[in-house]
Amino acid sequence: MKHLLAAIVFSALSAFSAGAVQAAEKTVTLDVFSMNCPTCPYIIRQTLSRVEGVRKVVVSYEDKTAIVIYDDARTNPGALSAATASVGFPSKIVKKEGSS
Ligand SMILES: [Cu+2]
Repeated sequence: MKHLLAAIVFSALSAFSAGAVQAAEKTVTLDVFSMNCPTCPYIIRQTLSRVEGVRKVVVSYEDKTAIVIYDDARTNPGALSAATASVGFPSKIVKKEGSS
């Protein structure tokens, strides 16, 4: 239920920020292995959402992952991983899409 609510809130935020269309949109999955309670995803999502260039963040507590859609010209997976680490959640880059 919390996840459903989060998804709804997030959809609203996404719609709000969907105005500026730019080219280099990429997706990365971070393994946020240190999540240990249901509040963690909220903190992680807030943190990643505030990183310049981030378009969308979907955090799964069950999977301990954060899927981030970002503007390749403004940020990068290393910076995203560093952002989660800065609030106490070290993360590993497990998957990149749309990049070579
Ligand atoms: Cu927690």
